Amino acid sequence: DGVSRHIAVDLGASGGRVALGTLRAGRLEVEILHRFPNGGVPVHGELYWDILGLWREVVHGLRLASTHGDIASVGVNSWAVDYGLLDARGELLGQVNHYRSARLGGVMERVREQLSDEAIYAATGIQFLGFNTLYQLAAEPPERLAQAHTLLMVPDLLHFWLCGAQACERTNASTTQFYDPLTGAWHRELLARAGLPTHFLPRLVDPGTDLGPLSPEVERETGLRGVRVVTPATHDTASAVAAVPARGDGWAYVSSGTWSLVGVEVAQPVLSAQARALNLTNEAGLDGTTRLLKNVMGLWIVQECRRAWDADFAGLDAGAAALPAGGPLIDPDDPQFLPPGLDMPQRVQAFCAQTGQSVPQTPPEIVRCVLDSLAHRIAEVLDALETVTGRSLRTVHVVGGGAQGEFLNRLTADLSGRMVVAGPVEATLIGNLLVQARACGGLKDSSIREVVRASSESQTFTPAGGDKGDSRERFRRLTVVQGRTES
Ligand code: LRH
Repeated sequence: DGVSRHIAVDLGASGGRVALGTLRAGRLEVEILHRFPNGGVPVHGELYWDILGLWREVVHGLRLASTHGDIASVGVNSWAVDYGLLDARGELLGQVNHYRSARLGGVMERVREQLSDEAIYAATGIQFLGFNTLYQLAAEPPERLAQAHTLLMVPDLLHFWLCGAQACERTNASTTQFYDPLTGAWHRELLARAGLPTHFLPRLVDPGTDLGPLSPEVERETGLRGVRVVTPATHDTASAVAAVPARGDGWAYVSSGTWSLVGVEVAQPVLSAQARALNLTNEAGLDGTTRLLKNVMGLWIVQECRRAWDADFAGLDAGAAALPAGGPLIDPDDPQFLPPGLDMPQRVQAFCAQTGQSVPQTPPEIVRCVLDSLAHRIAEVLDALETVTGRSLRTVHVVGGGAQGEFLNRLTADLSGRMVVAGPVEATLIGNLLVQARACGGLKDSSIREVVRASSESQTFTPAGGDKGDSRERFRRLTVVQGRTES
């Protein structure tokens, strides 16, 4: 009947979803069947993911999908860098650690000293972030690594539990910082130079790979029959970027959620000294593209503040928007904002106090300060991307849950002096679903982005006139004073 149905599982740091996608006549309809919360579980000084709880929610979502007619495939995407280790029987060895864990303190510095920034960046093109898988492995007890038979990234682990196949999908593998973007293989030599074993690295597969049918056990638990497990671009950011409704190349994107991933799509990795100095990342995108981007702290700081205030604060954004411009700013990428903690509002206040600014007091004032700062940082990164690529980036596509934040969109347009096109909010699910649909032969005459344009709506924010140079300069000086080493 020309209709194909697929299930996407999108695991984000603050919540997960199971969605049904129906592709009909070149348009995709997305129905979210199940939503569930996610977050770090602090235990005895360590931070973990509740991977079994996530699995239970995924299975529940699949069961809900089983009443929706014939479904061709299912695929999982998640946040990057985290992994599970399996023994030879395929059993999980220990817990899945959370990338915001304090155990990683100082590890990156040690490995960088040992291998040199030049060597690591030339080999991988990946931004130096203390939680990259490379440093997580370096923080593992050697005996745990010796015992490990297979390393699977989080979405790969769920694919294994769904169908029994062990493989790492490329887009997410590229975030480990031991993947070679030039050859498309694991960079075993880099790991060896860091004194780390490589025997547990499984085969790499592309987005759109059929890993096999659901296991009989999962079929029994969910009621699904005849469904294939097909890898999407398993890195959530890769799925989101695949679903940016853009044409041509004069555009940048912000994949907006817990993180703001600010970048462009390029044909080849950019491994230059300039890219390294700007600490830009080159992550593997769909169809051999490269996502040249930078991690900006994103809505995380506001999420943690909301958790601390323990209230819904429906009107918080409106309250923040009603405040006058020109208030205090923080450097959102200061590492002190990375770890979770109910003291996040106090961290924001302390930053303002230590830099001689007025100290925001009320929740709306604090949110305003964070959003202003985020928009400044996004504008700064967009300028850097323009310099590195030599492209004129006139349009910024904001996709993902954060695209619903109208005030941040307006600030981003005003401060960057660029047109902001917001939407789709469900870019990650859409990108995940359309890669599966294409792999199953359901996308014959149109490209993924054509289907996205035909299926979704967006909202445009035109930059207000007026010179923002003073405030941009104030932000720049602030980040220099705070002594961040990267731009
Ligand atoms: C966003 C994201 C981002 C990574 C981070 C760990 O969800 O995948 O691209 O850097 O999580």
